[in-house]
Amino acid sequence: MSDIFSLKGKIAWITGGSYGIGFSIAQAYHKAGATVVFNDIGQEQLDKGLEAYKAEGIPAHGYVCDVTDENAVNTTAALIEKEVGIIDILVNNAGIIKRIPMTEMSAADFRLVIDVDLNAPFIVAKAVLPSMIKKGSGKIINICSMMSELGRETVSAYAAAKGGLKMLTKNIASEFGQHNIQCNGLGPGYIETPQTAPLREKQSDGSRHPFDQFIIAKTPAARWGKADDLAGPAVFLASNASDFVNGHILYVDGGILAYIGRQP
Ligand code: NAP
Ligand code: GCO
Repeated sequence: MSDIFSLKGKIAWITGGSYGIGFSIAQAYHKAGATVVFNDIGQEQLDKGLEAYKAEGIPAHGYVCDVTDENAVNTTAALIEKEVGIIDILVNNAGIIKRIPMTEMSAADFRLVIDVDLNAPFIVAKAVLPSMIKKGSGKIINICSMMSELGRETVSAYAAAKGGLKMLTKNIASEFGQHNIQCNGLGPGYIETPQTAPLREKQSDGSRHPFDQFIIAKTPAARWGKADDLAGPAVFLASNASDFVNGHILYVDGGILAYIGRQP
């Protein structure tokens, strides 16, 4: 039974995998037998990531690459293929958020979020697809969000990008399913990582941030998620266990999307 979840002999590229959700997914892939490849935007960030993998005893291959730069992505994808092998599993994890009320947000900031969170997954997927097609198999996992389904104040660009990423996922599944390539989304709920740290900061009187309380009331599990909560679902979507699952978004949210929220 465990064999269908095995990633033995597979090569997995997790974009922006130096820490946070990407790092946890990479750890899970390593435990399942995969070779881990990751990238980060600069040498300093990459070195920190390499240290973190080393500390966990994971022989990860790291590359400096800004996922929004098509030339850099194409060069990196070719280099990974030459130095490590054909990428079997791509996790489009790198992402940013800007929490700015829409009427105060510049078009430049809006474009930047769309560029990292939507255009980059297109660019990276496009770079790995030809070899997956030649090989006759491949897995692409796009890290979506609650904001692939829901809106809220201040996250217009992020919601637009993650909603778009959901549809890019369905389109990649539609266009390349015939080549035995599965493209699915993983939609984390509210997870404790540096990206969400400002939403959990303690108030000056030591009380919880109002947003922190709000999320706990909105989550049937009554807690924030940990990056490790994504490990099992991420392995499932990368393994043969999901070979007939395509164009699906697997929400790992402690039940947020099913729940109206606790009555105050
Ligand atoms: P995080 O802690 O901020 O980590 C994001 C990673 O992406 C960092 O390693 C960052 O690198 C990298 N990155 C950003 N821009 C990049 C670029 N242009 N090129 C290469 N790498 C880049 O975020 P996280 O919370 O782990 O989130 C990971 C993914 O999950 C994101 O797509 C996010 O939107 C999504 N997500 C997060 C949550 C949550 O609650 N945390 C929920 C749903 C979805 P450096 O900072 O080192 O430059
Ligand atoms: C926010 C959060 C979210 C989460 C996540 C939810 O400001 O609302 O940052 O967008 O990061 O994507 O799934």
